Amino acid sequence: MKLGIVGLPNVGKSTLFNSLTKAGAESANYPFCTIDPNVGVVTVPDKRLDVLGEMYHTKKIIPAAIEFVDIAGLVKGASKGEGLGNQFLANIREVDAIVHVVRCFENTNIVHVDGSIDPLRDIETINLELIFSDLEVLERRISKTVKLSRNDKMAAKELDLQNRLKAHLEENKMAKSFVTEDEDEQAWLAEYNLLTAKPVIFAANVSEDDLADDGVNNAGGVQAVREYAKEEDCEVFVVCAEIEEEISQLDDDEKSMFLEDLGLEESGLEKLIKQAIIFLD
Ligand SMILES: Nc1nc2c(ncn2[C@@H]2O[C@H](COP(=O)(O)OP(=O)(O)OP(=O)(O)O)[C@@H](O)[C@H]2O)c(=O)[nH]1
Ligand SMILES: [Mg+2]
Repeated sequence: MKLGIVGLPNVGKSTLFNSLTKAGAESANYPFCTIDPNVGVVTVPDKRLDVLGEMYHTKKIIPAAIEFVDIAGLVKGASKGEGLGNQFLANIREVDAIVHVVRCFENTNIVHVDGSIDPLRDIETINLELIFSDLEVLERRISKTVKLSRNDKMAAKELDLQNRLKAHLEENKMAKSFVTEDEDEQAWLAEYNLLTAKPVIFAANVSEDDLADDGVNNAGGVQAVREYAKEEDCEVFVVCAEIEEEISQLDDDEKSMFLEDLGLEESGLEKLIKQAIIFLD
């Protein structure tokens, strides 16, 4: 299984990536710290595999490894070349799902590129850039299909799908919510590998204080993300990337004690793996 991490700059993507993969990617308090994509692989812990096996009572295929791809942050206008642009999105076109990191922690020392903590605004910003990127992909496809469609019935049918899909994206809607009419259309849509057609897991990056109650008291932040995710059929997992990075450096005994002190049963990595496996089933 392969997961791609997206989000605004400086929201904790690489910090989370490091805690998940122990890959030691560079993370720092300035936007666009990450330029070249980071790739890391995590083997799913055996303990976790056993638990999942019991939960399902099946011979379900559970991935033995998860690959994470951490790319540069996106900003408003990325598709038009703002920031580092969306040049790195090609690196996550092949992923099975997107982990969208949303900043829900207050901290005046950590720069927010849009000046304030507003998770829903940030989600919209990122979604729009993903939509624009998909539109570019689709437009390239369309120009090819137009030529073929003149004397090929199937191509004409595909062109019709592409035009409807384009209109859908142009209304700022994700490809995920596009309704296909038959199996041909489904297969074509899958072939385009659109970013906005992929399942999304939101990682609500909270402060340490919001960990124990899973962000329930973080009304404008985590709870707003939860409501949004519910409507969009996405998952949310609450994490404190900074703490997660500390946890990832501990051995098993220290880890249990540390988690207990924080009032937690499992680390963010364990939560994410569980959610990804159930969600992507
Ligand atoms: N207080 C706090 N700071 C955090 C947390 N997560 C990340 N940070 C800090 O935020 C800064 C940015 O973190 P990165 O992980 O580099 O952010 P990024 O999203 O990868 O940023 P780009 O690569 O620039 O897009 C670093 O100084 C981190 O230490 C958190 O949960 N709490
Ligand atoms: Mg980074």
